[in-house]
Amino acid sequence: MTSISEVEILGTTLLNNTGTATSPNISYTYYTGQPNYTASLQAATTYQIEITIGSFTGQNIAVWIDFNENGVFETPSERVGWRPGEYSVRLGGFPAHLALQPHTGVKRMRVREVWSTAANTIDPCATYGWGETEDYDVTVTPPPPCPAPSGFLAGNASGSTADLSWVAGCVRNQLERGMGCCRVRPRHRYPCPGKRYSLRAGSAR
Ligand SMILES: [Ca+2]
Ligand SMILES: [Ca+2]
Repeated sequence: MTSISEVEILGTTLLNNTGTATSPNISYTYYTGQPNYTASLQAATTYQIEITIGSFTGQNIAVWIDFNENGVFETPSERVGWRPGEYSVRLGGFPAHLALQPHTGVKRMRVREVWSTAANTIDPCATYGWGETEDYDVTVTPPPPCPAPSGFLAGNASGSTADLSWVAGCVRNQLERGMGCCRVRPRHRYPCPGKRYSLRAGSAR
């Protein structure tokens, strides 16, 4: 049958095995009130969401978290992952990366399995003919501490250029990308790690 038989977020307490029987796999269930129905998720961290489905082919899944707590699962900004159907009971999962600085607190998470609908087009609220929806609460906690980059090295210095490198201190260092990283100014304290920069002497403005 088409159903969500198990939801798990690896490394957390959330592990809910409902099996494939018709009951309790009704079309919609809000699972709450037990430790294995919830998870604590740290910001700026990647989690693996594992979902098992019934044996029927053509089942597709998508997962959302209402990060901004407005009662709406925005797509794609709040869709943490999706996966197309396969000819296997074990559908597998996908990594879900939490933003660096999301609002912390308790958020609603929605897991949907829909038959014969492309996974990346599944609507979080629309009514479908076959499938199952399970809701959970997850708690988003602050990101880990962010130590400053270290191991700063300068080499290949010439009259007007030098190569700089350093070791990233945390995920924030790794997320700082783009032109902002390339401007050496006091307010840019998190340059891109692992990249080579050439500083060229110029006239002051
Ligand atoms: Ca279920
Ligand atoms: Ca929302």
